Amino acid sequence: MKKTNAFFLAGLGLTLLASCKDAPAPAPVLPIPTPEQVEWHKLETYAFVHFGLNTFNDLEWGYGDTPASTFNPTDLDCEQWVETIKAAGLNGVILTAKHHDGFCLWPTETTDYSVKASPWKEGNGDMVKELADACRKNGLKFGLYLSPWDRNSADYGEPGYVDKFHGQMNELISNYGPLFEYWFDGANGGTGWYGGADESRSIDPDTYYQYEKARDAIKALHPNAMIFGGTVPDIRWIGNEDGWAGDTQWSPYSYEKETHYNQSQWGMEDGDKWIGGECDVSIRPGWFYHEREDHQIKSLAHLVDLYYRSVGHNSNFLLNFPVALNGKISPADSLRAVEWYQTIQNDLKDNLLDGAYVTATNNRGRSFSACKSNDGDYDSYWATDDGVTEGSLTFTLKKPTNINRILIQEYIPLGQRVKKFDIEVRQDGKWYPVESVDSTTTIGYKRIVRFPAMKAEQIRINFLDSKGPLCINNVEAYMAPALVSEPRIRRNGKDEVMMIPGDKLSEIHYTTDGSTPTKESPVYSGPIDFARKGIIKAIAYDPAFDKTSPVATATFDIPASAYTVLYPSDEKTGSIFDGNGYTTYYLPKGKQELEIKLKQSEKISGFSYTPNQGRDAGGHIANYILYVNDRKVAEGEFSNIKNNPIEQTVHFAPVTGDRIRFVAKRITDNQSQAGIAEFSLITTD
Ligand code: FUL
Repeated sequence: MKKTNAFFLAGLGLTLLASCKDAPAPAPVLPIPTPEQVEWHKLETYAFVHFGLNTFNDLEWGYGDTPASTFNPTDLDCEQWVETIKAAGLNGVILTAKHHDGFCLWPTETTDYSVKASPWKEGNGDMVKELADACRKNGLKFGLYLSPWDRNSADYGEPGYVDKFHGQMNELISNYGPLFEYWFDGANGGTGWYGGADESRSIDPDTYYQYEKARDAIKALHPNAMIFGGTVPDIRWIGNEDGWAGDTQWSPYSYEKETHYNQSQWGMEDGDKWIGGECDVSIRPGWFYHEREDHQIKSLAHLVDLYYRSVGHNSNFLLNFPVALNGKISPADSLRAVEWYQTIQNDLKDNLLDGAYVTATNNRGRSFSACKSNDGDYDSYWATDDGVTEGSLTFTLKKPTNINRILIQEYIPLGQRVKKFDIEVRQDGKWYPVESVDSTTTIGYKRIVRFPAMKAEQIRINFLDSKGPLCINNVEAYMAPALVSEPRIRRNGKDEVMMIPGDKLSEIHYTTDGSTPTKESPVYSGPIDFARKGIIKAIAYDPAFDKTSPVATATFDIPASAYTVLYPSDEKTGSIFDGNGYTTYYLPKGKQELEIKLKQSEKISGFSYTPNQGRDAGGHIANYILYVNDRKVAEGEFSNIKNNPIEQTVHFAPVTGDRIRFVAKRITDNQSQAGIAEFSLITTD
C-alpha cells in the first residue's frame, strides 16, 4: 500500500469515528404507544367470528325476540375454525360472545337468553369455552366481543341493564383465560323486543355503559388486552367496514377533536393519544352467514389489496368469518383465506435488502447508524441528529434486481414522525422516481409501497418531512409476482367494454374475435366501444415473471343501445342495461312489468335476469312470464333466488319479434316492488 493511501485511509477512519460517536436516543415525539399497544401492532392480522342466533334467523341484527331454542348447530367444531384461522396466518380470533340480539354463547347467570336454553348439547354447551380451549391448545390468541346494545333485555335503558352488562363482562373476563382484545361494538339503541315491550329506546352511550369502570375491570385481569370501542379505547375503528385504512395513516387520534367519525380512516397528525387503527371486514358481504351470499366471497385479488391497504397502511386487519349453520366455517371461505395468506407470503418472500450495503445522509452516531435499518432487529433503528427531520437512506443491492414493493417501519415506541417521503431507484447510473399505487405520506408501524417493477442497482428513500429526528427500524424490498387472476370484463350502458385486472400492476391483453389472447394480443388501455354482439376474451399478464392468468371470456349479446324501454317511462331504467349488478331499477308499485322495444326484430331464444347484488337486497323476482310480441314464450320460477341471488338464465325455442314484456308474477317475501339489476335477451343469428 502506498504511503499516501495509508494516510488517506487513516484520516478517513478518524473522520468516520468522529461522526459515529455514540449519542443518546432521540427524545420521543408524543403521543407514544404503550408497550402493549406496540405488541398489538405487531399482531397485524387476526380473525373475527360472527356466530349466534342471527345465523339461524338469517339476520344481521336479530330483534331479540326469537326463542333460544332456534340455536342449534348440528356439527359445531371450534377446532375447525382454529385450523382455518391458523392456516390463514391470522394470529388470533375474536368471538361475538353476544351480539345485539342479546343471545349469549356462554351459560351466563345474567339471563336465560343463552346457549343454556338451546337444544345445542342439551343446554350444556359453552361455546366461548370451546373456542378459548381450542385457541389455547393451538397457540392462537383469543379475544371477545360483547355487544353493549341488547335488544332482548327488558331493562335495556335502565340502570339494571348496566349491572347485567357488567356482570356479563365479568363472567367473560374471569373464566376464559387471557384475552388479547376486548370489543365493545358502537351500534347502540333503537328498536328492539326488550322483553316484549317492542319499542324504540335510546341511551347516551358516553355515560350509560360506564365504560371507564369496565376498562378498569378488564385491565385488572388482562393488562395486555386492547380495548376496542367505548369511551376509553386503546385502538380505534377505522371508520368503515370495508377493511381499508387511508394511505395517510396517523396512529395518534383525539376523539375530542373528531367532527366526523370518518376522520378515523386517516387518524390525526395532531392527535394527543396513541390509538392505532383496526380495519374490520367480512370475507362475505354480511358479518353473519347467509346462504344467499355463498357466491359473494371476496375475491383473492380484493383480499390481497385489502392487506396492502390495512397492514400496508399502518393498521391491523381483522378478517371476519361468518360461521355457517352447521357450526363450521364454509370450505370455500377457508380456502379463500388460505390462498390469501399464501399469496402475501409469496409476495413478501425474499427480502432483497437483507445484507444490502446502506448509507445515510446523516447518522446519529454508531448506535443509530444506517445499517440498523436493515439488521432484522426490531429494537435497533437508524436515527438522525436532533433538528434533522429530513434525510435519505440509500441501499445498494448485491446485483441489479427487479423490485416492486418497499416495506418501511418507523420505531413507534418513540412516536410516529414521518409526514412525507418518496422513493427513487437507480438504473444504469441514473435515478428514477417510483410511481407508487398509494401516496407516500406517513409510515408509522408499517408502510408497504406497491409500484410497477423496476430494475434497481440502488434504492433511495428520501424522508422529506418529519415531526422530529427520523427513527427507521426496518426497510425491506421485494419483487412480488403480479396476481394474475382472470380480469373482469363488463359492458356498460354506453356499450363500452371495460376490463378490470385483479392486480392493478398486471397488464391485460385481449381479443374481440373469439380467438385465445396471448401476451402478443393488444394491450387494454381503456374502455373500448363494443355496440355489437360478440365475444371478448382477456388475460392478465405479468411480464416480470412471464406469468399469464386463465382466459376470461365475456359473451355479449345485443347492445344496450338496441333496447328502448317503453314501460316504465323513467330514465332510471338505464341501469337495467349497465352491466352492473349493484345498480338496480325497482318497478313501480302496482304494475310489475318491463316493456321493451328492440331496434330491429331479433330471433330470441332466451333471456337472463340478475337480481340486486347489494347486501341484504330484496325485491327479487321469484316467478316470471316473458312475452315476445304479445305471445307468452316462457313462464316459470327462479328457484332459490332468495338464498342464492345469482344471474338467472332461461332458454326457449327461438321466436322472432321486437317487443318484449317481462312480468314479475311473484316477488320474494311477497314484497311489492320487483328489482331488476340486469336484463338481457339471448338472440340467435
Ligand atoms: C357493527 C355491528 O353492528 C355489526 O353487526 C358487526 O358486528 C360489526 C363488526 O360491527 O357495528
